[in-house]
Amino acid sequence: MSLTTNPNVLKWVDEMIALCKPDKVVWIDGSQEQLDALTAEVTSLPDGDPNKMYYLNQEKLPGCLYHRTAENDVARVEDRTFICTRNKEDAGPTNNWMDPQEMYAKLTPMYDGVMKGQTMYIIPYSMGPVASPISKIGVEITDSIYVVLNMNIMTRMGKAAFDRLGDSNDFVRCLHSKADVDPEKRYIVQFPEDNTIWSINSAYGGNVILSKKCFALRIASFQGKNEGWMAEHMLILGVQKPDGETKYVCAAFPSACGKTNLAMLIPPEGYLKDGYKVFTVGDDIAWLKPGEDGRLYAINPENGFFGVAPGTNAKSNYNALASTMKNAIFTNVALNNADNTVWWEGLDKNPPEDATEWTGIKTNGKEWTAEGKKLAHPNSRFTAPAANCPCISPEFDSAAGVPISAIVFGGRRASTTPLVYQSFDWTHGTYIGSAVSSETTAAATGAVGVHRHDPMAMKPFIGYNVGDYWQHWLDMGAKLGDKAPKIFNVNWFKKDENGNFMWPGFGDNMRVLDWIIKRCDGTVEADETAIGYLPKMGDINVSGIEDEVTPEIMEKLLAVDKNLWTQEIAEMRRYYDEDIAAKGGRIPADLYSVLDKIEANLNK
Ligand code: GTP
Ligand code: SPV
Ligand code: MN
Repeated sequence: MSLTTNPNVLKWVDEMIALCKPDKVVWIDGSQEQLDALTAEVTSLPDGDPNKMYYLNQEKLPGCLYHRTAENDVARVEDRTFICTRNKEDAGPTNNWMDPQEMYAKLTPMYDGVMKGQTMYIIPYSMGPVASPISKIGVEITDSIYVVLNMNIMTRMGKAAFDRLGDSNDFVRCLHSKADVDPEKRYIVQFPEDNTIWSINSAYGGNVILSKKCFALRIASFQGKNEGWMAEHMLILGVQKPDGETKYVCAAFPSACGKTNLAMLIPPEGYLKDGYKVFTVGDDIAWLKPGEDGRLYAINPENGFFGVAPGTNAKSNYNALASTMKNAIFTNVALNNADNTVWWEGLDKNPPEDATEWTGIKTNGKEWTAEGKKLAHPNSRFTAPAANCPCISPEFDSAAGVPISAIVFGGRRASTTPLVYQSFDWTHGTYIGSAVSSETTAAATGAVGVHRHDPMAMKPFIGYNVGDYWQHWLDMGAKLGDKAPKIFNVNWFKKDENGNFMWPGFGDNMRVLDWIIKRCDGTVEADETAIGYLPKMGDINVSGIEDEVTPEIMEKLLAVDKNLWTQEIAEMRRYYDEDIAAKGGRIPADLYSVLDKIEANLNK
């Protein structure tokens, strides 16, 4: 029985049924009964079935499940991800492109009959609080119970989404089939002009939880450009100050560069004593829209966290770990067979002696240590309900969203980029966003540790021409005027001559947030340098870590090396000219002006 009478939904569903030819169709209403039945079904599949999920220790990890994906299917596949717009130029130089009709023609035979002998699940969901004017509705069709259970954590899933939609045609049509999980036939395709996403031959998170990167970033960024708002790869956090005021900050870092960690940080002792508190609104995606008062408001369109497991521990990210203790799904981590719990590198220093590697191979706690082998995949993940997070913001479900005071960019940069600096203005801030670059991580397939440009941490997620996207940033700034958030850049990853991180990071990043908030409040001065405003020596609070961050180290952390910056600017000019403009990226003239200005500053 269908859950809606919306003719647009029903027509599309009928078409997809005719195409995929499932034996059975199940509408997901979001009820606990239905979820329990699906969990029972997926956990009772025979061992060796690639779709199987396992119950973990239900005393220690109540409601928690475990799943492993195929070895060739453990991360996003950027080379197989497409933006299909009618005009190639509208996809721009950062995207793979194919003509929509050609792509539909190519994929249709692959979906034809793909669900024979299987069940099709139809999942209505809301991105953002159901009552929020910023929220949007999606419907995902899938043949995977793993996807249904993940969507239940990651979105507001169920009938309420259809109630909100009414008879409107404004919903994103998401079609997923795991098919044969054949990497040669894997496609992650966005059709922004049709509000449509087609994903096939994968069963890994970012490729199949279509609400996430496919909708909430690729499709939503396109919608935002047309409708006057922004979809960004940003965490959202609130810092409550001792005077009771909460300031909200958004931060964009590339995949696996510290968003979840910053979003949930626990301030150092001294700050806690003074009465500071940090609240999480989101850890990965922000939708930003000007409010009636002219300020920029953010909602987190998601309802859970799809976080990197390795490196997560009670010290590095207590709140993330706590969020995974019930009703969570673990993917591609290792199993501790002694008590049927989970383990990953960086959880603690005691890998289990009786373990199952993420690949499913049992080990005796010795062999796996050979040559960089890891028990858990470096991109293994937890899917955890936001409601579990001890520091979840009281504004998490707010329909209006939270007003943003600061936007922060960052990436993994071993040199050049200082610990923190502030842009001269919004246009310069947009330039700084366009200049984000980072070392690649295990979040996407391909080489790890390679330096690449990742503008606004959105390189894999901008659903249209990157030049138009930068223009949209400039337009939003013009609209917000003096109410626009201040823009900053941070770098937790600067290294010394011996290759060690100079900044302790994690909870100590509060010290940098503190400076950022004081800049927004206008209560701290800064040094005007060639590249932007930098903290004056002594203004980053190091009380409690003076031994680790000596004045010499702080000088290095805040250094603006003229030679390195001259190289940086030359590389940016090359990047704009060769990688973007020459390949059809419509770069706004204002951004070239910033480049000229910084170059002139450096030559002064
Ligand atoms: P996605 O979910 O892929 O978008 O990643 P993310 O940006 O949320 O990254 P996450 O917070 O999961 O961090 C990924 C890795 O970065 C962790 O395993 C940490 O080891 C490392 N990391 C995070 N914050 C810091 C920091 O302040 N300093 C250092 N040195 N490493 C950090
Ligand atoms: C990222 O890669 O930025 C993630 C994980 O947050 S995924 O959902 O796979 O995109
Ligand atoms: Mn992400």
